[in-house]
Amino acid sequence: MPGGVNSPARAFGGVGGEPIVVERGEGAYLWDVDGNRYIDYVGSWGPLILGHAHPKVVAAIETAARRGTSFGAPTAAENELAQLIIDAVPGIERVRLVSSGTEATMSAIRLARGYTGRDVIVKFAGNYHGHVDSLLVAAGSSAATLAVPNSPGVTVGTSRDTLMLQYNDVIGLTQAFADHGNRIAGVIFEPVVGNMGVVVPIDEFLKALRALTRENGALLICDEVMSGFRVAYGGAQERFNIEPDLTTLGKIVGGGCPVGAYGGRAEIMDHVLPAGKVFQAGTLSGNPLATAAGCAMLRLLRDEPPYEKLERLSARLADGLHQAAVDAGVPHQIARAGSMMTLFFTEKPVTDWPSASRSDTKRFSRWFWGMLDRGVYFPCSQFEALFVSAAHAETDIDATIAAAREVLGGI
Ligand code: KE4
Repeated sequence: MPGGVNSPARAFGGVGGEPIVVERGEGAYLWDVDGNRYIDYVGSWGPLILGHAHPKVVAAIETAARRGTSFGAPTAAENELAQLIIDAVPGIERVRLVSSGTEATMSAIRLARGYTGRDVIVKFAGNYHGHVDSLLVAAGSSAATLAVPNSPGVTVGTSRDTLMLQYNDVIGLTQAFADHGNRIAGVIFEPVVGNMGVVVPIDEFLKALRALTRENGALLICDEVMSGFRVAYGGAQERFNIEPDLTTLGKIVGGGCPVGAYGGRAEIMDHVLPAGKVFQAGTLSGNPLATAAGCAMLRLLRDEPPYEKLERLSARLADGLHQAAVDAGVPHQIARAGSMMTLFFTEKPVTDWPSASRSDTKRFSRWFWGMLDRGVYFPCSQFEALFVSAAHAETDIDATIAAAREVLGGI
């Protein structure tokens, strides 16, 4: 496999060295093939809000598997998952299930373009929406110009309809709509950023996103692949009272199995084939195993909400890491939204990609390896979020803080 992995994020490129190879997970813990146990704060990059191998999720998958693993035909389970999503997410009246977050965002962008008849999509530096060609872009020569490819294989033609701006930059967003307003099909953003490390939106930015898209007939696309069911059962849009036109989901919604979803107002979603003309399809969309896992996960989150426990544990961890860094005299910022957070090694607050990218990634690497050597598995990049699960206990948090005090004292 290229680089020995099936996704670059897990190759330890940001910290050097070889990745661990996982044998199994259970609750808050991972074991590698050498028998080392780790307290896991990656949680498969977000899906495992209830920890690894939750008995009810495993049982649901086992039961479904015995009835067949895929039909390529409508099933009750996919309708149940769709209903759970519609009932949970304020901005979703209709939803289409797919098999990854990338498929969800790619489809939402196509739908925004098909619905508006416009070409330009706006995204923000430091926001990641999966490996969609038109979103694998870097800012053009100036913020007001259209983007350029940032991966071989992405064509200039693909990237010329993407405009990349800075997150939390109200002036830049306003100028972009002044320059391109009638060409913008949609704006896609992470309502809580996880992909430059955690960055929380400022209120004026959220207000400007909604006002400017509405005034200019563009769709507001909330990419909640990471924040959905994470920062609240209704996602960041419930927590921050955002009214998106479309929402994308992934990770938690599949309970650790491959599920993505995109949804929104019925009058928009009814443009999707076969109700409408915007094409999107998938052999394993709504797959019985994945929808069984997703239904089990969402029922658990709905009926036994873990969010108070997650808030308590996450605040304990954030406070402990902060105090440890202060006592060690290490310049840092802690950014947190619910049970997703990032410890940035930088002096100044992180509000966008330019400020995030000033972090000391060499110090982060020493931090990562110091913690791994002490049995704590953090995300292997300064520009990722760590996740607390409901399977973590206060003893795990306190052990993590104790390890952090040792490591921060020496990096
Ligand atoms: P997937 O195609 O990886 O399921 O989802 C893409 C995606 C879309 N939107 C947001 C906000 C996301 O965070 C992601 C994927 N997140 C990364 C972690 N930063 C997945 C890890 C990986 O790429 O291996």
